[in-house]
Amino acid sequence: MQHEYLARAERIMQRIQQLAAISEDPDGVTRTFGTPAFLEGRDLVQHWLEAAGLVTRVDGIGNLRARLESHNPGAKTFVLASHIDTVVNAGKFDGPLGVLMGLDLLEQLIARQADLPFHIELIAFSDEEGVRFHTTYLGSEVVTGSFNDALLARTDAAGVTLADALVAMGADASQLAADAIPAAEWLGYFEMHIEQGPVLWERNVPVALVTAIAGQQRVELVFRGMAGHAGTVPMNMRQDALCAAAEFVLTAEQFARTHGQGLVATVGKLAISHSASNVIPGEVTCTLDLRSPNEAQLADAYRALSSFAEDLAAQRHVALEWKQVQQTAPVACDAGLNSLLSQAIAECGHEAIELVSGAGHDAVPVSAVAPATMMFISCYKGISHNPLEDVEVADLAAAIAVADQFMHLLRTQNPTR
Ligand code: HGY
Ligand code: MN
Ligand code: MN
Repeated sequence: MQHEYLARAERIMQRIQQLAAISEDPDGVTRTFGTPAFLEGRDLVQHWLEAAGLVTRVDGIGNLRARLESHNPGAKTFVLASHIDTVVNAGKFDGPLGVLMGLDLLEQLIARQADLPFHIELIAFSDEEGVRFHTTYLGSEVVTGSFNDALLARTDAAGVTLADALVAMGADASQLAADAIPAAEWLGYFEMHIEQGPVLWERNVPVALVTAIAGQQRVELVFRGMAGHAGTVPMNMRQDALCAAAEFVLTAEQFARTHGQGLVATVGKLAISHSASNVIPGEVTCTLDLRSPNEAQLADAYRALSSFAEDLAAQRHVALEWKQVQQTAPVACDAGLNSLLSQAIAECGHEAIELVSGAGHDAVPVSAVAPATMMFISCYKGISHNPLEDVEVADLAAAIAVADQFMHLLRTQNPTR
């Protein structure tokens, strides 16, 4: 491995560690949208961008943005991006790695005073995970002009609206429309991200190109039965909200297990209201995260599970509130960018593995307005959304070499400006 790429990888790893030390949770890495830890982490990344000589700005949804301008003012813009928000008790790499690799590419272009036939914008998206407001891609939807202003009224667990959260973080929501990059100005989009799956680790290959990104349906469910005394209500007279939810959880799992390749179902959150060990649960809320690369399969699964939930609630004399909070169709990555990326991977001596992403990414809303593609980087046993998330320095160095070559091909293949 060339010394240069290892040195660049080591520098990115140091920054990953520095950023990971900033968390709203002393025992793990958590920087969710708009929290003081999120803002402190974004400030650190902004410091790195400015130290590289880039002019930065924070937009109306809290994205951190920096541009490297072409000599041609009328040139289109190529975006390098990923997200800097995290899930709860996250790994260090999911999101920040793509931002810091993008910064590394810009540092090299600045150092070489490279002639840029197109503008480059590096973006650290403020909310890809959707942890706080349970709807993902807030940052990239603003940049692509697809943000729905109705989301400003969405409230978090504490009842704070997105609009108020933006005011609290000093973001100017009145600028959201102006913060979009007009569709005609996009040249393309490239996101570098850990695979969050085991294929590259198992095959000992550092990178892969992404051909498609699975669609998602996210739902919030509330089961309302009747709270009661655990010692006095006979079993056949209960309206136990937790048992209803539990039956739904296991049925969703079984449905995904048995309904074909690619479909996954997860209940990641479940809460009992006013819980006590001697009280029959009267109200339970939970989430459903349903995904598939196949749009029809996703729609069929959504319909089947929603009607199952209605039926089981009726049988148990429990009321059900079923609220869809997120729906994104599967997207295909751009064939033209993928052929360049495949060429770069081959020219760096690696097998060109093609993967479909089960995880969602900001490339999803971007693909509606611009050619978008992604490169996956191998991560330890494919583990992600977990503190064990890790990346080998040698794999990162190899990925940087491929990214360098991809940008070289992009600059020299004269894609339309
Ligand atoms: O949930 C996801 O797919 C991603 O981590 N936002
Ligand atoms: Mn994630
Ligand atoms: Mn991610």
